[in-house]
Amino acid sequence: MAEQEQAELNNTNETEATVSETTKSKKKNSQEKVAAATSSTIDVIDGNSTTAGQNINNNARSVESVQDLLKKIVLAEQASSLSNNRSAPKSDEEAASRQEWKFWHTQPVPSIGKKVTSENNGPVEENKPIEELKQEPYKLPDGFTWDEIDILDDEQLRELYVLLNENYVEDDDNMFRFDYSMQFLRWALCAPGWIRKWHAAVRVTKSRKMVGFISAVPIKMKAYEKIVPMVEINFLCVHKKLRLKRMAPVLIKEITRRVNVEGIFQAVYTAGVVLPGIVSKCRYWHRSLNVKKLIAVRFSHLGRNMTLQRMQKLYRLPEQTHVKGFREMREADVPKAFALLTQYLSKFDLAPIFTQEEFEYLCQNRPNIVSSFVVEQEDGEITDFISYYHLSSTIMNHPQYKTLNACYMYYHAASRTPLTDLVNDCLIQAHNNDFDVFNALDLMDNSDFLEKLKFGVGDGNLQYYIYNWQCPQMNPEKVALLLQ
Ligand code: MYA
Repeated sequence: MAEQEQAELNNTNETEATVSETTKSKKKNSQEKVAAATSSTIDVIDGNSTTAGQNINNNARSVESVQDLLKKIVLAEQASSLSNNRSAPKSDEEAASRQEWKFWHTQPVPSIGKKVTSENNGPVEENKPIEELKQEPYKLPDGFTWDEIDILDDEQLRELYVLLNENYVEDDDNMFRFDYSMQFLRWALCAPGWIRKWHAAVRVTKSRKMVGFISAVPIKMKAYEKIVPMVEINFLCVHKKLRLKRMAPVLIKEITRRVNVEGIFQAVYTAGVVLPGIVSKCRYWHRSLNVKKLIAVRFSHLGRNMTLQRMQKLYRLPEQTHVKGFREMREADVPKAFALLTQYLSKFDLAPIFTQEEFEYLCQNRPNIVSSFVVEQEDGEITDFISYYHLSSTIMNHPQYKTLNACYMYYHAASRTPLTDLVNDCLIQAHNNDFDVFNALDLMDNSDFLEKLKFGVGDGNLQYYIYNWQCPQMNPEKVALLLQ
């Protein structure tokens, strides 16, 4: 950062007082969305080395029960290594219920712990007529101005990239930080129906330095039996030097205003932090692909009785995919894959309702952004669809490795091939394409394959929220929404 800019940021104390609704003495560095997604401690015991494992010969029933036991030991071991070593999920609703929520208590969201019945599934506040809405932007403190970023302009996109690359979500131990590429950001922020004023940035007036951002893109959602036009909110970010000065509430209020004046009154968003109004609490799981690197960068660690060689063997994958007819999705497959996904999504309680255009935009193959595959039967029928997106993290303070190459399970719909087989082929693809780790949430039917395919549970939750909506909380397996 240039010296002068640094001085300007450091000099904001007086003006910050005006943005500050209150000064929070000790707010933890907000735990951030997907802290778990960028950091996990996966500890695996080699079952063969336990004494229990030596007593199981010739007895199928005891093999079964010992395998059960081993599974429990592995899980217990993982859990203990997580709690000893890394922070347990901070998604602690009890602690959250004692928090003051100076900002969130002013917002139309159910308070922490409030039980909502299914008859009350609906808005907290009625929609307001447009003329009753505030027409001018919320005031920023002196020295800061609003800007609508033109994401199609390479230079402005680069500025957003730099803000996020240096200030966006980190894991609890500040070892990894999301590194959304420029082309990924453009893709995510220009989903069908996007509008420029929903890419709201805050700049230092004098230097034009970008120091804050929040975005909305439209999405039609099903929440239980109701279908509601919403936006998804993402990429909320405040420069590290302006943290805990109540800039985030101003960004949130301003994006709400800009969305409301377009006639939309609900929004979906996810966060690693617990906030009022949780709809569902999901958990990230991680499948190691490049064991050596994951251990070197302390993403994973070797468990007791485990050597690097044994762990590499445990996670080894073949080079060739298994499922007959598994191949990259092509443009011609889109209508069939869209139909499969639409059918599949209809069984969930929280799911997007995509048009074919949206599906194609989000799920087609895009180099370095999305990989998608289908299974084509011998008669040419497309029976299964699966995809993942590419999102690296910067590895901070490591002498050798600078980037963690990660990918994330995205939408899928299997009508004939077992989901586990499809995901296994995705793992093979991801490994062949040099990803270090494959991440997946425990939502949709993902629990079917997580343990079978050697995913290890992560150390944080990802909460799902809907703004201005109340509904009963749902289990992860009823959720089918993937935000980037
Ligand atoms: S989640 C990703 C969020 N981004 C990051 O984690 C990046 C790194 N961190 C930062 O940039 C800052 O720490 C942020 C907070 C910006 C997160 N969501 O300004 P403050 C509340 C919502 O003094 P800062 C994503 O992008 C906090 O409880 N609220 O704090 C989805 C407190 O309120 P209260 C959050 O640390 C975002 C207040 O902010 C979050 O400098 C969805 C403190 O503000 C959070 N992740 O800045 C946003 N973290 O007093 C909601 C803290 O009540 C959208 N807070 O305790 C709502 C729908 C809007 C549209 C509606 C349309 C209809």
